[in-house]
Amino acid sequence: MDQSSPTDIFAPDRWYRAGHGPRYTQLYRHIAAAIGSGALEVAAQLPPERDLAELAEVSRVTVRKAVAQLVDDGLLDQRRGAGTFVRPPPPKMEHSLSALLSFTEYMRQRGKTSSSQILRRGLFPPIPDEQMALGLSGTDRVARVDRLRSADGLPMAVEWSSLPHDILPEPERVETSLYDVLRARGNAPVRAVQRITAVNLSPSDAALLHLPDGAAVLRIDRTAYLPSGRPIEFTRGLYRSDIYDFVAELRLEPKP
Ligand code: 16G
Repeated sequence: MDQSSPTDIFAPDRWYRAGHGPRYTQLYRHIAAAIGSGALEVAAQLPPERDLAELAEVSRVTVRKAVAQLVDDGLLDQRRGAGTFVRPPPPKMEHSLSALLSFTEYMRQRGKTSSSQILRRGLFPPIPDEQMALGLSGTDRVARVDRLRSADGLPMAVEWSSLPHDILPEPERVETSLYDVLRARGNAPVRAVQRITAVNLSPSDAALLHLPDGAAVLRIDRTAYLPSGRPIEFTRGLYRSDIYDFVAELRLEPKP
């Protein structure tokens, strides 16, 4: 453990901008970004709290809050008596593109507990994209559930889900798992089509996912269908690309 972190990266001109939120949040995001980019290497030791406060020209309380958040997020490891170190990144999870799994099931398979923070839930008039995806008319209503999804408390994804009103008449019933609610009503999808794109995070989504502004994430649009072929879910999700790894199984088509 001979790597110490470079100290100039904590200088205030490297991370602080007036009017861009509390100091501890900005410091927290700066350190998270430095870990993500490798500027702070795995196993590097952070300067002690007092030194870090001096380098960053902030109070020790500010340093403590930023570091506590990074420890909570699993980016730093605080060892009593030894110091604070950059943790190795979590192993990427393989996500098969061919199994139709819910977020909750996917995390459970990996021994993780999923949770949802509800950002918005309710019934709304559908916008044209929702009408197209779900085959609704302008007079129908659409159930929307917007959630921040976490695994073992670590934010992993933001999901905006839209479903026809008759499929999810009471969106407020969705607590952790949307598919559990659909299953209970006999409306679970059996097939889905996904479109995957790489995008950069807006400041508000970055704040939700505890990532730096502009960080690259995967955007996945899923349209899911009932056995009858009726589309019943359109979900747009932003997924941390450092955690998700999508694997597609390909087969050689038998020659006719
Ligand atoms: C997954 C689905 C999402 C679905 C959610 C339901 C992808 C890319 N998306 O995150 O479309 O709404 O699972 O999970 O896999 P839940 O039952 O845990 O709410």
